[in-house]
Amino acid sequence: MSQPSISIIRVPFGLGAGRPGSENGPDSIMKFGLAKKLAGLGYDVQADSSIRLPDGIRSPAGAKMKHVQEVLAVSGLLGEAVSKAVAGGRVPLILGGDHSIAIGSLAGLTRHYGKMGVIWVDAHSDLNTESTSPSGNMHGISLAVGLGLSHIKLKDIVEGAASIQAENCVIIGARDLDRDEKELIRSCGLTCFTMHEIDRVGIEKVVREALQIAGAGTDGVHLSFDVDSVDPIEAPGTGTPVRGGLSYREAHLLLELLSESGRITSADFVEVNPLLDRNNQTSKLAVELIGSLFGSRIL
Ligand code: 4U7
Ligand code: MN
Ligand code: MN
Ligand code: MN
Repeated sequence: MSQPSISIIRVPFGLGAGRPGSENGPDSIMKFGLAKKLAGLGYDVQADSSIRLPDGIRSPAGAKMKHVQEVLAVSGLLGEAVSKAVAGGRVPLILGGDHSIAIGSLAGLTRHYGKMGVIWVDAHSDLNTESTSPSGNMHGISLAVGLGLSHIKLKDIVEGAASIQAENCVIIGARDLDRDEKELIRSCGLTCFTMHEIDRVGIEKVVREALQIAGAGTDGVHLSFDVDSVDPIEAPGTGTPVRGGLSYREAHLLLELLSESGRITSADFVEVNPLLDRNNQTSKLAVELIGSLFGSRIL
């Protein structure tokens, strides 16, 4: 069978994060050769799509959650672009930007996938809501929005979209959870593999179990990969680094196993912040990691 074609969708948007810079992530990842890498793996790559915040959209100052209107505007445009890629038989590969853009990805995808699994690889769980967020930053609520736990609903972003189900949702790599997020994880039925669990049983077993949970009875599996899941020694260019993350090898193996499974139908790579990077290490790593998801292998 021929390789599927990939639609790279750039989302140069960083207002969902607490510090600037992630808006430069997509161009930086592209600059270090992503399209060439994927073409070299045999894919037909479409890379001309970029989602820009329309002029004139500005949230009122002083609200608890910051830049809600901007996030909603970008989510709507991204959702339509993602939906178009899926309708055209292409695999959407969404480059952030901060992690609030996953709201748009999920909105566009759930229009097509009636029962979609989600694998959320992140140091954080992004399960705050408007009421629990300690920071007011929208990148900390994106998974909660996907699950239908926020006032913001996917169906109001893209027509025909729907919430994802907690029982098909898995977090991998968590090590910085807020109190209310921990409570929610215990009560809502999603699976969270923390770094502690990865230490105990190994990344391979964790990924196999994650694929069972996200893949059982689902018609698609979305990977949302926050680069802060990787240890800051390897990925310093990110806005909310947390020590004790995935090693270089664990991150690659995780993506290789997802690739081998053949189950991943779309992916986000987010939170690369070139302004905070050292020698473009994190952008270059992102290119490599995306390569592993699409079949490239390190020895
Ligand atoms: B990211 C945080 F309070 N939980 O809500 C919050 F610790 O997309 C961090 O995973 C969120 O990088 C991090 O602001 C969001 C905080
Ligand atoms: Mn995140
Ligand atoms: Mn994170
Ligand atoms: Mn972050």
